[in-house]
Amino acid sequence: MIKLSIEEIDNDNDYGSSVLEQDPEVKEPPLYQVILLNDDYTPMEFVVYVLQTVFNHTHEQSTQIMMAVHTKGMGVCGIFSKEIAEMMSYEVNEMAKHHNHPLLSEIEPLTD
Ligand code: TYC
Repeated sequence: MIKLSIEEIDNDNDYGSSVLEQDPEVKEPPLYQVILLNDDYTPMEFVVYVLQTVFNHTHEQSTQIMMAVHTKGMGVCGIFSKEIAEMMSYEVNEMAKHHNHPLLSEIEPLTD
């Protein structure tokens, strides 16, 4: 059996290295907005239902977002990582298709 001194064991790793191989600034992953688009046909109650179901917004929040989209043409229903935003938007669009409503959402990178 080969015995190693503490120094020999310590020299076996990089923990004490003073050379940084990576930029020390840790970058946060980019965020994406899920945007809901207005249309002339989707019933308001269905939009409210989707906002409650997919985004977990309250009935009151959902009504506010729906009315903002209805009057302004589009609106933000949530901000997430790219993967989650894609899933949320897909879910909205699938629910709309399933119920034969033209309701559409899309994602857009959040720039600050
Ligand atoms: N404009 C629709 C109506 O008058 C309601 C609506 C709101 C549709 C928001 C889509 O994302 C939307 N029935």
